[in-house]
Amino acid sequence: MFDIRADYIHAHAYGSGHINDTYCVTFDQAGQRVRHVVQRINHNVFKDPLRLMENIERVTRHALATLKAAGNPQAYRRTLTCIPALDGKPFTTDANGNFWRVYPFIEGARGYDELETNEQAYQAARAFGEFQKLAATLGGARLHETIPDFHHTPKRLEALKAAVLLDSAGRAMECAAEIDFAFAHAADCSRVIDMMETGEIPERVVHNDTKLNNVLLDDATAEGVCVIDLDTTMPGSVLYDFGDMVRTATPATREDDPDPDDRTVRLDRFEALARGYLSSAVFLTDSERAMLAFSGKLITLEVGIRFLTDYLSGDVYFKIKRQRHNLDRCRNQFAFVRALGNNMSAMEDIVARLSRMEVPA
Ligand code: ADP
Ligand code: GN1
Ligand code: MG
Repeated sequence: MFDIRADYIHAHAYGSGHINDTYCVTFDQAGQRVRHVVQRINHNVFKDPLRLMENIERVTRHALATLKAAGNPQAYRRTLTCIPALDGKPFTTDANGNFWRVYPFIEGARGYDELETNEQAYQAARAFGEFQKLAATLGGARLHETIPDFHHTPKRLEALKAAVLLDSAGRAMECAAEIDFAFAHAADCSRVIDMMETGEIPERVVHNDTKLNNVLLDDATAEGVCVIDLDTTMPGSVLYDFGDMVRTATPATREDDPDPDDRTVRLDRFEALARGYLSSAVFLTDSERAMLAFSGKLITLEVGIRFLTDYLSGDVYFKIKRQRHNLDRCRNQFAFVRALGNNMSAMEDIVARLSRMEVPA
């Protein structure tokens, strides 16, 4: 039981996340309707929900304290905050061993599976940059790795190899072209992790799952209000975050369109993203900046490899809504990897030009 102090009215499944079970729950609080987000943590994906919630509590408390110290009048709308259970913990467990948590519903804002305007791309990227800036002042012990080697792309390729060899669902024959595509890109997989291992790219606390629907934009102004889905906030590279923004904001099709007619990279949207991100991520080193354009290709490739691995393993990780959903997602991602490859120099030129300019805040 959570310390909600209001009367339950109704609940419905909510959102389009691939991992947790999310519900929007409406309560009556002294005559006013108040909504909360109730989530069951997917403990097949997150093996240690206790440590995960320890991370989230630390990060959200730090965010709240920082926003309040800066005099922000909407501190509780600008960060997730955990509503405690009756025992004071930021989660509760049920008889089946599930972990549940509750956040206030961030009203007057929403996340987009597909962005509508470049302004939204700018604001979303700016908000993720702000989130990284805030995370940089967290202090204390290193956050737990809620999923070890989450963005270790060569290990993701190894996992694909193991899934191909095992072929537990008997699907490898059908995916021969996709499997070849993944292994033909082995060199791309190790570029960023190699730079991290030599220290050329610094480790920082980053979000690690900056799919565009993981930031809520204000309904009226499009401003980035609140970064959500903090389960993977842990040590990593800013390139993972920028890369996932590029993966989700610059294609002209949805992530699961199996045969997109239009495989162009929306360079105008890329520029809006880069502008927004550079306006807040003022701490980037030259080597991080130099890899921003490539990061989109890396993360698109990595997510494509993960969808393919899951398809070969019988769809055990990502939620699916239809047969071959993960294969469709993989094909879409790999098509976009090709498109990003064809547009690499144009994206590099945009980052270089913006970096030379004073990016207005
Ligand atoms: P998943 O890990 O499954 O993606 P998320 O934490 O991203 O789960 O939540 C799923 C969806 O629920 C989000 O995409 C968003 O639309 C919505 N959501 C989550 N938290 C909130 C919140 N505090 N306020 C409003 N909407 C939220
Ligand atoms: C998952 O949780 P959600 O739906 O925001 C996944 C990401 C993938 C994404 C692909 C913890 O994100 O890593 O990039 O799906 N999250 C986890 O759409 O695996
Ligand atoms: Mg999400």
